[in-house]
Amino acid sequence: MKLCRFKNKSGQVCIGWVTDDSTVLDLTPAGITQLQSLLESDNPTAEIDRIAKQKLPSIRLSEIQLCPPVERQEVWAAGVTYLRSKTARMEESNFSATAYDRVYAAERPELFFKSLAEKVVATGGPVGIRRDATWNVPEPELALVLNSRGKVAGYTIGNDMSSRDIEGENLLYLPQAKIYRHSCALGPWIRLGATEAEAREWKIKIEIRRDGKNVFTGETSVGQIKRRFEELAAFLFRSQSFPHGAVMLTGTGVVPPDTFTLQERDEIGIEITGIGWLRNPVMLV
Ligand code: DO4
Ligand code: MG
Repeated sequence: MKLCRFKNKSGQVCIGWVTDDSTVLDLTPAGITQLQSLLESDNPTAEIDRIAKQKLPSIRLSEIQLCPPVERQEVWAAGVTYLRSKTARMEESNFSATAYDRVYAAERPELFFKSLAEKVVATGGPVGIRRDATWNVPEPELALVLNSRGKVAGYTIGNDMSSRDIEGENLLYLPQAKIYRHSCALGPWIRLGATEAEAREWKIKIEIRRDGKNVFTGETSVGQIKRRFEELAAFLFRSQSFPHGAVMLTGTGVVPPDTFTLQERDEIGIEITGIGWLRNPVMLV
């Protein structure tokens, strides 16, 4: 089951159930005005099934504007959760290579703040590359949608846009490499009702197009994430509370070759089988 936020014709943000590839059922007339109430429920899919027994407006997906599937949640990210990510960071780093090696093996994961909800870019919106960076990449990641109790309520697709030259120069520059305007995209919607074992079967694919031509394609599998979702969520919630829930990106396992950097107007498409596609053009920020 897939849940989205979208803008209707009068600009009001609504909550929808994406029932198939082309149709959205508007749950707003049934009193569902926020995702949070559903994400906090012990059984959101049963609740939506019950709500959808009412007669509700059905809208064509092609006629709506999707909004980011976050409301008031902070967005956090885990890093170096795939072997591929560890190797790439060690190669790019000037003098902090052992930090990546150590965190990959350590009990405590690398977790960092990524974005406020209001700054998240939806599918279709532009993601940013920094003007003062020379080596910019997308990071296609599975995102866990956690409720206020730290339970995985659903999944979405995340792009943890990153400046590798800034991070590589000095690990202490990580927030500047990772947190800037339009550096976090989430979408297109939230997939509910999948267990971790099911999600671990999903594939993550990325394709980057420039002037209509493919310039990079990569693929990995969610199953290659080293840490369990519960383990990542438990660390995030240690000595911390998230009354509105949180979204956590789970790390990247696809790294373009070192000669590759994004350019303005590139088109990024990220697919996670089991969820859908997140598509964003690139702009300079
Ligand atoms: O340590 C740097 C960030 C790692 C990251 O974002 C990732 O592995 O996805
Ligand atoms: Mg990342």
